Amino acid sequence: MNILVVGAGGQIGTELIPHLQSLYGEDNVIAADLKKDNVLRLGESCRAITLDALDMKSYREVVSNYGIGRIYNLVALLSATGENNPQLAWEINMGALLNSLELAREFNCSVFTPSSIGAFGHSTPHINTPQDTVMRPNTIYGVCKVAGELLSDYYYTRFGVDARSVRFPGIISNGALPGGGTTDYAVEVFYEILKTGHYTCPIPENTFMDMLYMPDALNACTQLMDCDPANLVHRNSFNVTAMSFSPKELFAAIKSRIPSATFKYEVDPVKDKISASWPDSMDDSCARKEWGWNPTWDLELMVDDMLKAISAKINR
Ligand code: AKB
Repeated sequence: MNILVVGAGGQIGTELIPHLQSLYGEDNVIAADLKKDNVLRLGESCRAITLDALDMKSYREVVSNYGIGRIYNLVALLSATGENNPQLAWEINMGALLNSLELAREFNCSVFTPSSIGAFGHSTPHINTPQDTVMRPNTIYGVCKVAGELLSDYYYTRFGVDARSVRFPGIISNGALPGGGTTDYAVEVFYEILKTGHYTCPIPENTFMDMLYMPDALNACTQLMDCDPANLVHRNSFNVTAMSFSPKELFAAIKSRIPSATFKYEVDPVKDKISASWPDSMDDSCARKEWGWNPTWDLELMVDDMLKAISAKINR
């Protein structure tokens, strides 16, 4: 089976590619991205091509020519960026998903498209947010995620397309930087503290959000897609989380390792409103029960690893 990752140059794709190569073989993974510099970078270690996922003709040629059996559709404008241009966010996020599902129907592929904690809103229970609950988001990103979950389930029930997904919380990683998200602070802080000793945070100090360290996020992407579908009660989309913390707690963990680090808050009103509407902590028991989700990275392990990896990167 050949696997196509669309939107491969971003935070998740950059690390998903080597993870997929290690599981399914180097030559069976194709990375596609709109940006030429991303394609050049990815091309150093895998088969990489330029592709605009909104251009159905080119997308179809790629799926057909490379004999694709599984698509990871990672094309998205994230929550904070989406608010600057909601129409564009809808066009990109929904356009790439619809094209991916249509091609999956035509070429009998399975499809993974991440959903997000952004699919929830103010009226969702914020503590231990259930798998099946109220979903009335107040961002265009969240609206696309809810619509995307429904569309993916529709393609499964109506056309038998094997579409599966998870609701990712903030993902913390030390490869490619995230961009345009509300949870990005939890990555940015490591770079700023190690480069300048200081970080100014756009999120209020006591706002809790769920988070995952990248190795767990990568396992979610592959474990769910490889599990026996007979065990799945849900499909689109599963709550997954490994930790929930506030900026204050994260910064305390960093400060206990780097006592000279200093922090201040300059709250961004857009990110404040978005983060306040998201869960404080999710219940991921359905993912655990239906496909064996079992994350291994907690706050302390993650902070140690991030500081080590980013120090090495900066001092290289
Ligand atoms: C964002 O902050 O927009 C993303 C997400 C949680 O989906 N990281």
